[in-house]
Amino acid sequence: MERTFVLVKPDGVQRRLIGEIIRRFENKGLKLVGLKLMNISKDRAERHYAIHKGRPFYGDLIQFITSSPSVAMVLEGRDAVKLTRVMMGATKPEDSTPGSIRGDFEIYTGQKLVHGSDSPETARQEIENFFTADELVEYPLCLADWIG
Ligand code: IDP
Ligand code: MG
Repeated sequence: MERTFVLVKPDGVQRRLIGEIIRRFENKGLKLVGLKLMNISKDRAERHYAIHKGRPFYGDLIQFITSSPSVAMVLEGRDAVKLTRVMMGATKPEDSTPGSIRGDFEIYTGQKLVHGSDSPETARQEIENFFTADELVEYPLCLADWIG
C-alpha cells in the first residue's frame, strides 16, 4: 500500500472545507493514518516548498502557508499519490476539472486549497517533514476487503 501526504491549506481551513475535503478521500476508500490541525512554522514551510525557492511566487507562498492553520494528513491506499492528485485537480484553474476539489471550489488562481505529494519519494520526504513516526497510526480497516 502506498502512502501520500495531503495538506488542507489555510484557504481550505478558513473556508471551512476541511470536512468536505477529508470526506472525499474517505469516500474514495483511502485510509487516514495521520491527521492534525497545525500552524506551519517558517522552517517547516521552507523545507516543504524548497523546490519552489527562487520562483516569483515563493515569498508569497511561504507567507500564505504560515499565515493561518492548515490540516496535515497521511493517506494510504493503492496508488494513493496519483489518486489524490487526480482528486485535487490541476494546478492551473482552467485545467482543474469540475468534480475535482480545485475544480469544484475555485474559479480563479487562488491558493489552491489543498496540497498533495507528486511522487512516492516526495511523499516520504513530506510525511517526514510533518509527522513523527509515533503520530502515524497502524490499524486494520474492517471494510478493506470490500473497498480496498
Ligand atoms: P501543486 O500544488 O498543484 O502541486 P505546484 O506547482 O507544486 O502545484 O505549486 C505549489 C503551490 O505554489 C501551488 O499549490 C500554489 O499555491 C503556488 N503556486 C504555484 N504556481 C503559482 C503561480 O504561478 N502563482 C502563484 N502561486 C503559485
Ligand atoms: Mg506540488
